[in-house]
Amino acid sequence: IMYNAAFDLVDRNLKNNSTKLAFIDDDSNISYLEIANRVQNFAYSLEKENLEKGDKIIICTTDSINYPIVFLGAIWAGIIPVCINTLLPKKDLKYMLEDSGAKAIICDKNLHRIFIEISNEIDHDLKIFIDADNDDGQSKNLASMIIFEDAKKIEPFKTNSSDECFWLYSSGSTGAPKGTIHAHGNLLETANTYAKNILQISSKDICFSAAKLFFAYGLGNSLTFSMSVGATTVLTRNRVTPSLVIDIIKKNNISIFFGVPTLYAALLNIKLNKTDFSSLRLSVSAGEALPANLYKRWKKIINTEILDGIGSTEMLHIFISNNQKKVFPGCSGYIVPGYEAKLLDENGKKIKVGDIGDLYVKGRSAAISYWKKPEISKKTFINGWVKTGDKYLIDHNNVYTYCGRSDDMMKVSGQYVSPFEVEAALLEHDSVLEAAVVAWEDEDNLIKPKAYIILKENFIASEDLENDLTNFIKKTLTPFKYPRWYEFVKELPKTATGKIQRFKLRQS
Ligand code: 3UK
Repeated sequence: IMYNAAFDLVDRNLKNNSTKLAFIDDDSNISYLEIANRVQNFAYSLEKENLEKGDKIIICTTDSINYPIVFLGAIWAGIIPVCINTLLPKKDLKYMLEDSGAKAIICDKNLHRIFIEISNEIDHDLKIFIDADNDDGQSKNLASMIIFEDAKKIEPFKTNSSDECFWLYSSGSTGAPKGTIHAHGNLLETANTYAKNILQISSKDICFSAAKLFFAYGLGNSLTFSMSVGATTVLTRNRVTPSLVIDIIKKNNISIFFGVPTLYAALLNIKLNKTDFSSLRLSVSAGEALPANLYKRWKKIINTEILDGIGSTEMLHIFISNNQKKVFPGCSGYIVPGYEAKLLDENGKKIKVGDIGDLYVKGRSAAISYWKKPEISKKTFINGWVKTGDKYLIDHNNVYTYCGRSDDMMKVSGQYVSPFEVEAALLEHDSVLEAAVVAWEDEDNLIKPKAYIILKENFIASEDLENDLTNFIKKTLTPFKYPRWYEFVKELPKTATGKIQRFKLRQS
């Protein structure tokens, strides 16, 4: 039977909910009826641009009411949106353009110049649309593609729930980011499992997510979940700081707040007034494990639960989580109804209760595969199971406890960092002869990168040099990947064959 995810999310709100506010952003707000109009207008505009069914369109914009419109409008038209991080360095943006073969891109105003540069460097033609109200030289503006005097009525492209729908990019410890292909049915599956059973979301909820829409976490939090039940979502283009969180919660009576552990730690570092949070019924944490201490301090001051749950780009959203009846501080909780999980040893045998094993999950929101990466796909998507790359243990009550990654990746502020990528970037700096980057716990027990560095002759360790290295990394890589600590050393521990022994540098 035919199933188009964009049509489903739009249409389910037209009967009883059409006048309700769907999204509120920095400048304006929009009803479910107007969403339906603009989604179809944008689908119409894409057809007029001669994009073909199955073509990819990159979305590289910050959160505003335009985001759900272009994401759903593309899907409505049978065009595949590829959602990417707006803070990526140019080389990553270029890689994703070439890897996906995207025919078009929607970007923020401040990224326009960089995408024009890239489009001049790559082989295929690229249409650039800017997320603005006016044209900017050679590129068309989004407003003209979304807002029409007479709304268009467009048939949704006829797809099945297992057909390719949209992509996200996921990064690994080595190699390039992986285009992660999701199907039409996957979106609503995350709402029908996690949002329904764990959040018990309803049309009365007003949601705010610190994670942006281009992350799988943000896409569920700010688009799928609220639209699945006709709730309201608050979006902002701004970087989410503790003070912005408080302003947004107070101003909009947020009922569900979605954060990452680093943000809860930052919030708990300032003086919080319980009354500022009186509209909150639930807080959620994901991206990396939430230390028990942060959970307890938040609960004491704010008096709401933080539900920690583990999700992934490959599974699209959270599949193991604490719930509102029972929270296990410092643990990920139970498997979310609708998912299955198993822990295996390195030989593929089930491990005993209390032993640490590799986590595999199964569920109907799992990605189809990675794009053009058959070898890595084969190691991740195995007979309907997804290998997450995490070490876990369970107790006799089937409560899951996170025990670290099985690869070299770290999660920093909820996002992947490859130590090798940071090392390679440090080596590009004039002063660095050798570098080793390891995971280091800060005062809140959250992981951040630490760099051990051997300087070239004539360079002397100093605070100025550290700042210089930090600024250099922030320019070379996605900014949050910079080392929070530096240690300048004369040598690095190595094996006989010259490989750096990072485990010897890690915190004991
Ligand atoms: C780690 C966690 C312990 C874990 C994500 C919610 O983070 C998300 O997706 P990514 O692809 O990373 C996946 C990896 O991150 N992780 C995430 N949450 C937790 N580890 N406790 C947690 N609560 O290593 C996992 O394999 O960036 C989170 C929803 C959707 C997501 N994509």
